[in-house]
Amino acid sequence: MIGSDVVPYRAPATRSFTALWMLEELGLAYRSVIVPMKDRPADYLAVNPSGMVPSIVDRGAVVSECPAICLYLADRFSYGDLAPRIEERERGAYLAWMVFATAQREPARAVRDLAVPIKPGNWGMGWRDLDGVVKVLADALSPGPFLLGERFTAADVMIGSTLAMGLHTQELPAHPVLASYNERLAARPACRKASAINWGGG
Ligand SMILES: N[C@@H](CCC(=O)N[C@@H](CS)C(=O)NCC(=O)O)C(=O)O
Repeated sequence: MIGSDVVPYRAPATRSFTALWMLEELGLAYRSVIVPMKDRPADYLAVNPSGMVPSIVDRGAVVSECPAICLYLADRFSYGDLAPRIEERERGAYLAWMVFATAQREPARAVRDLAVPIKPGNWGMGWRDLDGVVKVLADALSPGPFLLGERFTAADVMIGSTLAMGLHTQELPAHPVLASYNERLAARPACRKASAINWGGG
């Protein structure tokens, strides 16, 4: 474990999993602050005005939104490894996958759950329907094993963490490629540890 000043603000059984998994992949020591989800305290709203978790604070800098947290931590603590360098060709795909979960998958799922009719051709919305999103992901992971091929990156933490939640709650349609990617990721010690903390109260 490497000492760090990073403080994750989190709540059990939430998207805090993403931030915790990222911290575990980096091998950082941290002490998290639990945020009550019922009545968000004013001191947390000062950290993240949306009141949502997770957020992290590092040397006084606040970072919220899961993709930003993954990007920040990977650049700061694993640049060139979990984060491809700016001069690497893979950086572009890495950035695109990093935002894919919240830019495409989450809106697609929300629209489906709300049964919002999707106009033919889908013009005007910034995302595909859920089947389209699943296809894009499954194609990107064939042959895999990771989004960037042989290289595991922080984008796998971002996509993998939301995938794990989506498959667990069955919000996402079962797909063999996504299921085996999920199993591969779930076998990682960092993922297991974060999972135990987030869902098991560890
Ligand atoms: N876009 C945010 C979503 C964060 C989010 O939705 N967090 C949920 C917990 S999983 C939350 O804090 N919900 C409380 C609320 O809606 O007030 C991210 O990616 O970090």
